[in-house]
Parts: sequence; structure tokens; C-alpha cells
Amino acid sequence: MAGEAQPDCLFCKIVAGDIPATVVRETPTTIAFRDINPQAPTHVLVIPRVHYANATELAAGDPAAAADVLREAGEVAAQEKVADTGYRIVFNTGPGAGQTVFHAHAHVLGGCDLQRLV
Ligand code: DGP
Repeated sequence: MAGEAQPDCLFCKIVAGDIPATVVRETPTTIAFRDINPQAPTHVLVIPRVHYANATELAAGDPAAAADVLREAGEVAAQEKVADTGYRIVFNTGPGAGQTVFHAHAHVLGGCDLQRLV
């Protein structure tokens, strides 16, 4: 059922504490942890504790949690001291866009020149 933990979901296992992660922030509804394969000096993932396959489904099914993820992305940027120089919040959505983990997550990227693509 939408929103419920999925036994085969990697990020649900991180939420449950079954897989370790380098957590940088936690709230009652979100967890932020360092990406295992960083693409920038700051590369943190912000996930909702509830399971939805992607950001669009999260926004439709639990808009409050979606807002929490977005707010936390900004808090991570401030905590990582990349807010002033600029950062990206990226939601890969679907395999064609490079999504590999089908639990909604925001990539927070910063700490280098990000002025490419859009
Ligand atoms: P995406 O390609 O948008 O689905 O991003 C998934 C990200 O998750 C990718 O950048 C790598 C990261 N990732 C995959 N497995 C793990 C893990 O076990 N721990 C952590 N911290 N990150 C992971």
C-alpha cells in the first residue's frame, strides 16, 4: 500500500536502521544522509520516512511529507554551508532520468561549479 515500508526497498531499510548510512539530519518525517557515490563535494540525499516510488507520487500521496523533504533539503544546504554559493535539489524521476532507487529522494548537490545543463 502507498506510503508503507517495502521489504525490498533499500531506502526503507535505511529508514528502519537495517542498512547503515552517514546521517547528517533527521526529523520525524525525513532522513538526510550522504550519498554513497558522491557527485559533488556536498552530495546528500533527503528521503521521506514513508515509501513512495518517486517525488511526484510522494507529492500526490503525502504532500506534507513532500514539503518536509524540500524544506530539509534547504536545511541541509545551510548546514553544509553551500546555501550562499548555490546548490541544486534534484529529483530523478524514472529510469530514463537515471533514477535507480525507487523510494522518493532529493539529491542536494553543492560545493563546486554547478552551472551546466539547465
Ligand atoms: P537515483 O539515481 O536518483 O535513484 O539516486 C540514488 C542514489 O542513491 C545514488 O546517487 C547512489 C545512492 N545510493 C545507492 N545505494 C546507497 C546506499 O546503500 N547508501 C547510500 N548512502 N547511498 C546509496
